Amino acid sequence: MTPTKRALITGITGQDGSYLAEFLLAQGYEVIGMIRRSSTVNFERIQHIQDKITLTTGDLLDEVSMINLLRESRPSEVYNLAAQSFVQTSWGQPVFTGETTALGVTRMLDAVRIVDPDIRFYQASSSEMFGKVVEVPQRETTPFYPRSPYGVAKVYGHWITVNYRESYDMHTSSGILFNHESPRRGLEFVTRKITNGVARIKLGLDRELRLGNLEAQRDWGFAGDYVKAMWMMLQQDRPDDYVVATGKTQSVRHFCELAFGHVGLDYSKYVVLDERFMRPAEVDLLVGDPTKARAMLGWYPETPFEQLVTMMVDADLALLKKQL
Ligand code: NAP
Ligand code: F7E
Repeated sequence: MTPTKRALITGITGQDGSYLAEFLLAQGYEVIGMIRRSSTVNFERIQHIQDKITLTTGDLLDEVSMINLLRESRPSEVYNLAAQSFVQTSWGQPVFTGETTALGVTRMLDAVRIVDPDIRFYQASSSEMFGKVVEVPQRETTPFYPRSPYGVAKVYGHWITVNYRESYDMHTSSGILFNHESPRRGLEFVTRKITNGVARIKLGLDRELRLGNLEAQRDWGFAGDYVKAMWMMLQQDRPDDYVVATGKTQSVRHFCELAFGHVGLDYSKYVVLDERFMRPAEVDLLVGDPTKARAMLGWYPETPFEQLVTMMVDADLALLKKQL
């Protein structure tokens, strides 16, 4: 009988962490989730699998906690998904974002190096590293030009992952993931803000939805599809970096059109432009080229954009109706 594989996920309470935990459980893994101490419990996304996983405390800001956690849990794979992940917040808290999203990666990598350098490591890199894009579509070889403290921090996290691979011959891979969404997306991100807003307006709870730049274009996929690519990277003989994207781009305006349209409403009657949601420096256009992921990993996105939008609107309607 093959021994059970054990994986540690940082950021397990987040959108991706919850989908990855489900996926790894389905593959027969023993899943350990690192959670940080907080005064209230925030297990909404993992409640349904809580009895199947082990949760243990640690923090990206505290290397000792991660060394101890690795010593105790002895995983063969580490998925580093934890981060301060909201771009807008990174202007208000640039140093904290750097501590968590940039230096936090070094702390985790170093903990792995100290405890067991044979552990395979996945880093959650981001299309925000491409920022003011110098090439369309963006590939693994496209130069980075980040446009926010978050993007800058992710570039650091990306390169330190490459550096530990080259310095210590460790199996460290980065997934350069383009935006991926789901009904579990945080309410502050634009897709969920829109689908939640649509549901609230449809149910008579709100009369308008205040948004920032409607012309920004993103390559949006479904989070449930993207976590599979993370796992696939760690199953390769050699570590590497991969763009994970759909290869198609859509504007925020088009997302609004589809989401409102799904419940029979015209977005232009409800969406109000609000300066507060404009960014000091915007990423205007992102569209990834996932050719390498398809060729090397056999990964491809399974959920079409329209299905993603309607899935999110329907989920928000159902959630709100339950609460009414
Ligand atoms: P998310 O929902 O914001 O989840 C972030 C997770 O990180 C949460 O579990 C959070 O814990 C945890 N965390 C934050 N600071 C921490 C700290 N100091 N110590 C330990 N844990 C900490 O993010 P996501 O959308 O799932 O994204 C997962 C990762 O992929 C992030 O690194 C993100 O930057 C990156 N990424 C995301 C996308 C995307 O489109 N979703 C695209 C590219 C890259 P709490 O629950 O306690 O706050
Ligand atoms: O913004 C515009 C905004 O906050 C998308 C994170 O997961 O993906 C995410 O970062 C676009 C931007 O995501 C509002 O200006 C308009 O152009 O949903 P978002 P993001 O900044 O792309 C990347 C890949 C990550 O790595 C990040 O962790 O939408 N926009 N009006 C708005 N955005 C927000 N949040 N709110 C608005 O009202």
